[in-house]
Amino acid sequence: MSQDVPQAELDELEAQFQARIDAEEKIEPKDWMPEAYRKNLVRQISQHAHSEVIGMQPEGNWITRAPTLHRKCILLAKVQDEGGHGLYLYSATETLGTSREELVQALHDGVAKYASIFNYPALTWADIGAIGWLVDGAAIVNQVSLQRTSYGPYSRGMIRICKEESFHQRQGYHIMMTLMQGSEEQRAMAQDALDRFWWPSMMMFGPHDAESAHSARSMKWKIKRQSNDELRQKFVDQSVAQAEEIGLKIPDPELKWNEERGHYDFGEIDWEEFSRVVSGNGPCNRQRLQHHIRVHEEGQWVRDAIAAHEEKKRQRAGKAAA
Ligand code: BYC
Repeated sequence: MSQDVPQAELDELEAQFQARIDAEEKIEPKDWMPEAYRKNLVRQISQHAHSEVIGMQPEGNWITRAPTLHRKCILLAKVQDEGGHGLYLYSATETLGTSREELVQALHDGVAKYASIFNYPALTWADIGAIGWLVDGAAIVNQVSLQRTSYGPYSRGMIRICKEESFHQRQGYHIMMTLMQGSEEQRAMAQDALDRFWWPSMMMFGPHDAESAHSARSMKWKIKRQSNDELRQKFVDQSVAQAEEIGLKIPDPELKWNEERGHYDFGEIDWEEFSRVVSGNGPCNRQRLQHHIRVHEEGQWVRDAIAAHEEKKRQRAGKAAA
């Protein structure tokens, strides 16, 4: 559409759009928006949706081996919640004109990204605790901020998702707390899970602000409300006290309270590892994608049955109207 609009008119539309953003108005699906805004949103929301769905795999792996029936019920519910979050988010991209089928195809083609954290394996039961506590913890820090994002459907989806994520975070922390009250072996298992998941969780916030390709524009359009580094700092500050409370040690020798800043200082992320995992060469990238493709293919008959049912309904409605 934008191609047919004269430049002066386009400039005027963009100025009006930015004024609405600056006035904290939400942008809704049928409102005019710059194509770059739409594209950037589809990119971010699609990555977010894929993360929720791929994120079901490391945890789903432990449903059959949860230590008690109670823990199994909780984990089942949590993994289902993550699938639900993916669906809300795919629906949000549909309001922007991009279908779920297109996004899933891009994931299978290796074009679409998802959060790097889900390419690490869940090796022990303590990892389920660490994922809930740290990964959902990091997700909440990010998503609480996204509740105020400028696009209406994304913002409303985030409000609902955050409610569920805070329960997820608490169940993870509760697993870690229980292990820390157990035997020496169980405490060592909890510390080992923290050691392996700490740095990958820190990577969830993305590159430093100065290196972040999309941040400046996303902040101007209020798609993002806080920067990658701001959110990462928030996560560190809240996690240190939680770790100390149950006797865990964060694996960062440079972690230190900075009185002047009123925040913790911390060490540098291994950015080489980050780019390796993001570019498809992490410990489980291939396994995660292949699993998704296989399960998607196995579900083809369900999609075919639904499409056939919808077609029949349309035909019946057509006959009734004739
Ligand atoms: N992993 O310019 P930047 C969950 C990419 S929680 C992979 O800073 P942006 C769950 C980035 O996409 C997780 N890729 O980007 C929890 C970009 O690549 P492209 C989901 C990453 O978008 C528990 C490039 O690096 N949450 O689902 O401004 C259980 C440059 O980065 C990562 C969300 O997705 C990464 N960690 O900021 C189950 C939250 N970091 O597109 C499930 C929504 C960066 O140019 N997303 N990249 O090829 C966001 O808030 C933002 O997209 C980010 C990155 C803060 C992640």
